[in-house]
Amino acid sequence: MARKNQTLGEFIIENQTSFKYTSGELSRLINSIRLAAKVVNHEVNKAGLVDIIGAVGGTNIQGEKQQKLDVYANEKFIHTLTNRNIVCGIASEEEEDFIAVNSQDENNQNKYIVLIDPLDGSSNIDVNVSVGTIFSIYRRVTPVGTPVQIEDFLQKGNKQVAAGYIIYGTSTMLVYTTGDGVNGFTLNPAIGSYYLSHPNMKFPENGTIYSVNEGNYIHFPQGIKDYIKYCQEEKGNRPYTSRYIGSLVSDFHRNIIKGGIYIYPKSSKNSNGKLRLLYECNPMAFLAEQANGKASDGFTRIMDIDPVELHQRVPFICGSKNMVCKAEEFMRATK
Ligand code: AHM
Ligand code: MG
Repeated sequence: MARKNQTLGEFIIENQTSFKYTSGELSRLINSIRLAAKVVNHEVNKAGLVDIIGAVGGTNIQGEKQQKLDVYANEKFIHTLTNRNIVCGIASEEEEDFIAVNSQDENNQNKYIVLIDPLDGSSNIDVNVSVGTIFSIYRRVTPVGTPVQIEDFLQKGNKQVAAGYIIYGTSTMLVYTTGDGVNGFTLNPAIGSYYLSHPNMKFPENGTIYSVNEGNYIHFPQGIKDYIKYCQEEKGNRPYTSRYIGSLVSDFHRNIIKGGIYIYPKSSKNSNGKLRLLYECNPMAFLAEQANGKASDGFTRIMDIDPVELHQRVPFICGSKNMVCKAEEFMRATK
């Protein structure tokens, strides 16, 4: 039972037995993610100082090369997950191909693979806007003890065993699900511990916020244009409020708390939209559904899409259930 203010460590231990594949492996994996997130958080928090202590591209006081934060975050997560030998494979939005972890070691009996977007929305860092890390965890489908294969990563979202995000915002939070609801933990930076601050998070069924990059309006499909006009119409609780940060984790986080819809549609410029099915859409869809929300590409449930490639993009509509249903209605009407 989730208790407000318990630490993430306590929560993981207490809930381990309620997880159906209990072996401690998943708990260790989530522990590693929270550890890497602390390191990345520390770095993100001093991003504004980079130009003061040494330009990106230069070297720091230890003679180490300074890196862009998305590269840094990628390395930190990959190192933490590989060094601790708790996964058998990793795929990252920052890497062209997947990584087989300790594939030569036949003692590697690990069952889980991780897909990660190490620093989503990183173009916002320069202007001090919240960014996030998104992760998604599956059980491998090929035999344990052999090198992972592409089919271990190309699984439908409905096979996820856990997913979550870290938001590096005014405070840093880790929000995740193992298929039994969504819980949010806030980092106390002075102590370095995460505390359960948002137990059992739920999207309000109806929201009044819509989040979409309206600068691309002219390129949107007719169904999305019509839905945006619907949001702006003066009727009942409309017009809705428009809020778009341009950082998926931040927009999602606001919408789950206040009620809203996030839309990144396909357009005449990008036939499949921009967001990645495996690193961004599936984990957010799992969280949304576990929080009583909904995620769709306009016609199909995101988690039912059969992935064909690692970096596949899909249109993404996600948020409060009734809002997503309404957007789908508009999409169907103009199909
Ligand atoms: P990224 O993975 O390159 O950071 O891109 C993903 C981000 C999302 O966080 C955000 O919602 C979207 O791109 C914003 O895109 P745009 O600037 O086209 O509106
Ligand atoms: Mg991204």
